[in-house]
Amino acid sequence: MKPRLISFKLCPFVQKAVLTLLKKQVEFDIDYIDLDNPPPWFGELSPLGRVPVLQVGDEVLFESSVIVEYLDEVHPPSLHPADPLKKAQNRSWIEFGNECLMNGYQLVMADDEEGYLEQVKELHAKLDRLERQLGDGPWFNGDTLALVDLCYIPLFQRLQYCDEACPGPFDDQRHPKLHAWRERLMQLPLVKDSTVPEIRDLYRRMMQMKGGFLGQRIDLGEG
Ligand SMILES: N[C@@H](CCC(=O)N[C@@H](CS)C(=O)NCC(=O)O)C(=O)O
Repeated sequence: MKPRLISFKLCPFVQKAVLTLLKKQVEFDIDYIDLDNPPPWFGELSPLGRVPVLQVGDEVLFESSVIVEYLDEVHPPSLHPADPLKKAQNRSWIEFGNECLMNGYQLVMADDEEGYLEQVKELHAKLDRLERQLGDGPWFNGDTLALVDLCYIPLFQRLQYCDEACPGPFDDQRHPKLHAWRERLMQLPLVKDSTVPEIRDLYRRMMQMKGGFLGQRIDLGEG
């Protein structure tokens, strides 16, 4: 039986699960819900009221990191390094990526330039640490693409949309390794299929709807 992923089109946490499923070539069903107006069954299904939720037969999994770990375990070969310490470190940096996603969201929510620059500063402090963690590449652990790499794609994609609205989130001089890693990741063919095709449009609309500093810089006619 195919697993069923409950999703929201803009959700970066869902995208982590989709990327894992695609990388492992696992067939799955995906149902999109409107988080502002969720169907009645969703409250019953999702203990925290959040997506992603993965239904496997009659069982339900929630929390994106738990879901990707489960998928990694049941669909070998594993996308984690074999060494337990390295594996645990990779998991730590996946959690770090989740925190960066929250910083990314705060960029969108900042009301004015001052608030926005404050958020960019906080994000950069995190990206400084990530930069220090990266080696010579091409991937996070070196030669082999891992789960931790895939888990950063949703962050970089969303930061790209923010950076297009107002350059700032990406500072390639300050974070050269991160820049090279990001470029490589975003060129992976599976990125395109890991969201709905209209993701950029949807994200820009969402930014505009929030009406913050970034949203005011979006011209939807601009393409
Ligand atoms: N820690 C969670 C975060 C998931 C999350 O925040 N999902 C958002 C959508 S992107 C959500 O469902 N928000 C609805 C809510 O919090 O009520 C995970 O990693 O799965």
